[in-house]
Amino acid sequence: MMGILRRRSTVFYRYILRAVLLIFAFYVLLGRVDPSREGPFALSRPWRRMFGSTGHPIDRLIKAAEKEFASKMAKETHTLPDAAAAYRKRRGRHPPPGFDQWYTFAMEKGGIIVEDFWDQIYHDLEPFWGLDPANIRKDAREFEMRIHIRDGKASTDSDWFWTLKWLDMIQTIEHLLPDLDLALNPMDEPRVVASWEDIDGYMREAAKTRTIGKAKNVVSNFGRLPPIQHEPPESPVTWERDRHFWPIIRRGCAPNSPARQAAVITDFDQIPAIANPFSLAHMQDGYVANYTLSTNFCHQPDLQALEGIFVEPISTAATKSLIPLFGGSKLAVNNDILLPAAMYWQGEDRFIGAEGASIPWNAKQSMALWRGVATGGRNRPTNWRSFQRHRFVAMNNASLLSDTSQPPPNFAPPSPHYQLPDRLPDWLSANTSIGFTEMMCLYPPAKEEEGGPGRGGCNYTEPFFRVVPGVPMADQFHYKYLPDIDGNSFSGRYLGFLQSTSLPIKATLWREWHDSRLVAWKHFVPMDNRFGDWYGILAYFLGTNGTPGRDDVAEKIAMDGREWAAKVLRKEDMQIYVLRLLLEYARVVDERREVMGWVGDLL
Ligand SMILES: *[C@@H]1O[C@H](CO)[C@@H](O)[C@H](O)[C@H]1NC(C)=O
Ligand SMILES: *[C@@H]1O[C@H](CO)[C@@H](O)[C@H](O)[C@H]1NC(C)=O
Ligand SMILES: *[C@@H]1O[C@H](CO)[C@@H](O)[C@H](O)[C@H]1NC(C)=O
Ligand SMILES: CC(=O)N[C@H]1CO[C@H](CO)[C@@H](O)[C@@H]1O
Repeated sequence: MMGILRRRSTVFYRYILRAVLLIFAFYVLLGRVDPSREGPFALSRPWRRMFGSTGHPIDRLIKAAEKEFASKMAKETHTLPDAAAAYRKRRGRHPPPGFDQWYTFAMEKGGIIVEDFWDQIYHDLEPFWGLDPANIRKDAREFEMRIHIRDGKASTDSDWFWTLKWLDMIQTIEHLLPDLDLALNPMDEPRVVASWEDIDGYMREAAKTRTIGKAKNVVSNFGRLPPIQHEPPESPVTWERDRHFWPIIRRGCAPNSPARQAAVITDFDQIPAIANPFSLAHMQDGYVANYTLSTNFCHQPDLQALEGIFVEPISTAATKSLIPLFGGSKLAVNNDILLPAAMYWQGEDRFIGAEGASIPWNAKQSMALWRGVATGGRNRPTNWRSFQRHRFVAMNNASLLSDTSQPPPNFAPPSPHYQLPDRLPDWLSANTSIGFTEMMCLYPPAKEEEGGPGRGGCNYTEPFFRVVPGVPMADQFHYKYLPDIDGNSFSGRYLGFLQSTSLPIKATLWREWHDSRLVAWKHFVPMDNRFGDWYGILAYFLGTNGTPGRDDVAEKIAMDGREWAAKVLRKEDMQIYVLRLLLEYARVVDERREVMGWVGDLL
């Protein structure tokens, strides 16, 4: 009796198991063939329903961002010994000499101390631990544009406006600085591109120096430098000046990376190929899930034909040598050392628009606005299709989108992956205002009276773009949604956007000083550099086809970003950052660097 029962129940369970498997397979398959959902990369809807993970992918990304931000903030320290302990834990060394003064300065300036906020400094400086300090000092001393610090006074021989802004910034902390020579990049474009193999070697050497030695052996003062050399010998560094930047920059990627493996594209006189599979590594269900990774091009070789910087920058002067060059922004693999950009320190209203920054959310237009110049590099008749701003503006032009008789000039047609408005072109015209204010044409545009496009126009892009009236920064904040698209390098208006009550929607390849203190989907909305998610992002916030928009969510991110910018992106925060950076830099160029540190809390 017992045996029969047992056998029966076994059979019964087998049936159940089979049925469950069948239903499971059915759901998965159904999901697969349902093209109206979020596409092949998303978990299908029935699957989600089964496991309770419903909702829009953006809702999940926002939830994850809240968590990430909370775990970052849980690391905040409130005393000098705790800050020093957090330093040793994260960096594997003693803090640099002067760390106590840095901490006092940060406290006086109301800084928030989370060690992760200075990650960029360590990313930038660590490879230099693999070089001979005397060589680093020599490279800095012989560079054409420098700021010097001697006896607590900062000065320069240069009159370049960026250098003067940076000098102004450094002078506010000069009394806390040791002797230094700082080489500064006068160009828009970053310049140091050591090969991945070289950096790997330097990092191995650097790792050998990473120790936390006995406190009693630690030297806590900086060395002195010889007097300023006003006319140094010419730098022996050789500069590569090739117009095409991709073949140069990709050497910073790992040898087995798609960027190093993929064929180099040289013909840009066609509609560029947009290969979404490359974005899978940083996207989830169609939206950017790993923002930092999204700004790295090493796994995204299709970007070589989608970004002006790779196609033809305004200027190129790059070097393979790891020299200590300070600048305001760089690509993921560049080895330049980041300072807060000069225009951020200057706070020029053209970039900040302070007057409009506090306009209440409800007083704004529920629209996306973008105005800008057709920068990105040198656009020509044979390459403009590959420029990011041209791509973005074109895909927001209802007339280009609705003309189905010919392929769009330079972007991938809207993907069914996203829930798009039924009549996308109409919806875009009603909900966006996006256009160029100047085409940066290489050829003198034909005169208006001769039937040409006139001022700011360009005859080879004339069929696709016309220049529209500009909108001053302060007035841009009358709009809720502000996409931010890279120009020749980083976009200088980003800080102003973050500080405002509008919502920045950010696509970029550029790294900046503040990156590790901002959390995507918490303080701003990230966008893929192909812009394939643009319509989906807008549709989520604005609503479409009877689905209400998430205006409340947009407002929250805008306000969280604004509040956070007022705490960690102030000029004071730039000073705190630069002071930490220069103390670290002064140590890494010192002969005694391996025994130098601050150990006041351990003695
Ligand atoms: C983002 O990607 C990088 C590189 O693959 C990885 O190290 C990092 O952990 C990822 N971050 C998150 C939040 O998943
Ligand atoms: C644009 O203008 C330049 C200079 O006048 C001329 O050489 C070129 O052929 C024109 N291109 C087009 C597409 O009209
Ligand atoms: C939109 O595209 C049309 C061509 O379809 C072009 O004539 C027009 O200038 C474009 N508008 C803007 C604002 O660039
Ligand atoms: C939020 C908003 O203004 N949405 C508008 C977007 O465009 C459509 C037209 O296609 C309007 O009906 C919406 O009101």
